[in-house]
Amino acid sequence: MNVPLYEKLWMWAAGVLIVAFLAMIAVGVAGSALQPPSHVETIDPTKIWNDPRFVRRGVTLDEHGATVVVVGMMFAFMPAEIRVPAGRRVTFRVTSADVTHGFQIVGTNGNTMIVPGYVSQFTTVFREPGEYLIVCNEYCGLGHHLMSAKLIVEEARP
Ligand SMILES: [Cu+2]
Repeated sequence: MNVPLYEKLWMWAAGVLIVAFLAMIAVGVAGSALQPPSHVETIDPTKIWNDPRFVRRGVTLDEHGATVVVVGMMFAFMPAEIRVPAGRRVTFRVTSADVTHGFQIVGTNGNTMIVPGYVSQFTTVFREPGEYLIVCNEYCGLGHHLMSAKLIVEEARP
């Protein structure tokens, strides 16, 4: 098959771009530890308050670390104050009661989009004890700038 030179060049250029885009995703996942917004677990956003997965919000400690269940809504996170142990695995399970919100733990790699209808889940470890700000980083309405919560990472007790 005879492929003209220009066509060959363009095919190579397109191939290089595809590899570059895949590499960007790989760097984001492995290097920057960015989390995908959801693991495709669905939920009826109108029935969150009665859903057994979200009835008990807040922190549950276990032998591996902690699970934190949070609901985001216009314009607050429930609960607004979260206490987790340092140096342990902390799994966040977050959903939205209304529109799309963000859930970013400033200064850490904890960051996910909260999409109504889905449960966003990610696991991270906080090495440094201290107070962290959690903000909504998706514009969600007039009170968007008020939407925040506090994460307190406590020195793990032996
Ligand atoms: Cu919001």
